[in-house]
Amino acid sequence: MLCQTFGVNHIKRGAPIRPVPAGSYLLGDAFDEGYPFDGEGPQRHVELAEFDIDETPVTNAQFSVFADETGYVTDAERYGDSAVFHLAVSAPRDGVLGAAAGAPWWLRVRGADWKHPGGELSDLSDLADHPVVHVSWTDAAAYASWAGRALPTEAQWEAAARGGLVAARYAWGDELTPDDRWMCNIWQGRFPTANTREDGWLATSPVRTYPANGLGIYDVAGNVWEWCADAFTPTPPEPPGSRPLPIVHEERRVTRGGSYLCHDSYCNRYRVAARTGNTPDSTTGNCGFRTVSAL
Ligand SMILES: [Ca+2]
Repeated sequence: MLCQTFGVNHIKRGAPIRPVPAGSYLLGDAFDEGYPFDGEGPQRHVELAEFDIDETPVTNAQFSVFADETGYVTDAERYGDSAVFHLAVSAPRDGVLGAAAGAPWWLRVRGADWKHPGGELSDLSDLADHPVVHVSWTDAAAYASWAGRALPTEAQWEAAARGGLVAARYAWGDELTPDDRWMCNIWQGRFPTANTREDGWLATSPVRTYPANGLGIYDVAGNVWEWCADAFTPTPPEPPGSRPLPIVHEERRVTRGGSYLCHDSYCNRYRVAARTGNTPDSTTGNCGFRTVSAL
């Protein structure tokens, strides 16, 4: 009853949800295609109780309701800068404060935050239905708490993303572009300098641009990474379970799904088993989140 009340409350705030049935879900990489240090395998069964999940990543419009109601200030707003992909910067020249070591396509841009995803010269015009970005794990958890919900555990996220398919490579099957159709927003061309935009988008795309998976859930591959509740370890949770792993201070949190920057040559983590992590205070222009019903 409690979850139902929270679910109704959340719908009032404009986030459609989809049920994910209880069951035993086979998770992990069936093709041995993951990066060895990511811990996508071995495959394992996880028992999950029924839950519901946001149909899409949380959008800028939805996050705006939260920020307006609560006055919440995100981590990036407090920092005064955030990480923007170099081709997505919209800032004066002196607004670029530096580049990431080892990943020079990530620029630290003054004034970049969820309301200014490219920097000081950008805003949310035409982006209301794009996923919110430049939100830390802490920000995402705050939104989820406000909505009476939770961040998905990693097991919940993957079970939902698989859309009823068993051991498939992607959320829609085993082919990346069935009938030459793009099913998600990733990178085409030569990373990180030349994006041919065959899927239509350089950076974020509106949610629901590509088909839903078999459970009616959108945008689980590409577009933006999504924070999960769990601490990230380079091996799958052992023993596997539906509860988040205990979190140690400053330990990385799991992110899932890949983003508009993923490309086979660089980061093929748009596969449904793929996983990585980031520190909970990290904010970037390609990471957002969605929520699930609270346990
Ligand atoms: Ca794209």
